[in-house]
Amino acid sequence: MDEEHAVVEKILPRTQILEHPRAANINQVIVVVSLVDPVTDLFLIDKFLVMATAAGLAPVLCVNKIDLVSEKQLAALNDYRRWYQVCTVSALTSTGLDALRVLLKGKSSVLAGPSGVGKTSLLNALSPTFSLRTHDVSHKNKHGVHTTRFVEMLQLNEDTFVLDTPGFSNVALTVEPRDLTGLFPDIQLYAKECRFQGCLHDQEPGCAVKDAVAHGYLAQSRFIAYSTFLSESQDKSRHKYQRQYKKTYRKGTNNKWRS
Ligand SMILES: Nc1nc2c(ncn2[C@@H]2O[C@H](COP(=O)(O)OP(=O)(O)O)[C@@H](O)[C@H]2O)c(=O)[nH]1
Ligand SMILES: [Mg+2]
Ligand SMILES: [Zn+2]
Repeated sequence: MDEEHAVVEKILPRTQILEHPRAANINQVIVVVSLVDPVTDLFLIDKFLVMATAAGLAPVLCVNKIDLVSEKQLAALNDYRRWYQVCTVSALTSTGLDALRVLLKGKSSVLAGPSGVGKTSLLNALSPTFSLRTHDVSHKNKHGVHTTRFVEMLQLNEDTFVLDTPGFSNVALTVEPRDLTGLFPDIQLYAKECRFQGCLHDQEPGCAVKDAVAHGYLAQSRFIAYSTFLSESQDKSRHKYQRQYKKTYRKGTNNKWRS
């Protein structure tokens, strides 16, 4: 990678992830979603929020295309307001853009979210004068490796940067099972009441998280997202130990276990 090419290879906390010198330290992820055209399902919303949290970045849930939905449809996301910053915008009508600007101010934010939800449109709506766009990496990168993810960066003012990405929904979440609870602020709250410390809210008795779901205090979709990540994470751990075991066995270093 040379100095001209800024590539997000991995989102890491408090680390300069871009080679462009002025885009140091991404400190916020704006999870852009839409409720229609396309519908972003709740699982994907949770996945983006959890991935940002896992990377040590505070996520903001930004619902775009509100010109296409009713108040009632928007209310479906009300639960999220208790645990995350939520902003509702329309890149088309500019509704909510001032509130979004406040959230962006003084930070380096990366726009994440499924394709088609309007991330690039939002970037353009935030900056009506195209000349403010400081770096168009996609253009420079055209001859490069096609699988390389590219980033477009908009500098809104001296200390405010917004980066557009093609989204990273298919990035695998690599978290140990025991660390998952901490990535869901709502689950974490109820987990304090679980009978066992370190409860994974799986098969353990006296699980307060499961109780909260049963009583409707905790959204079922959040628990489903948690459980999905948990089994993925448990599968990964199992494979890791199986690989370690096989390696050890092949090397014959575990002879002491044979009689
Ligand atoms: N009605 C409506 N359409 C929008 C809005 N924002 C973006 N779009 C449309 O959604 C489509 C995808 O937008 P784009 O910015 O390319 O999405 P991206 O893939 O997330 O970057 C385009 O046809 C946009 O014109 C919005 O706020 N309202
Ligand atoms: Mg785009
Ligand atoms: Zn529990």
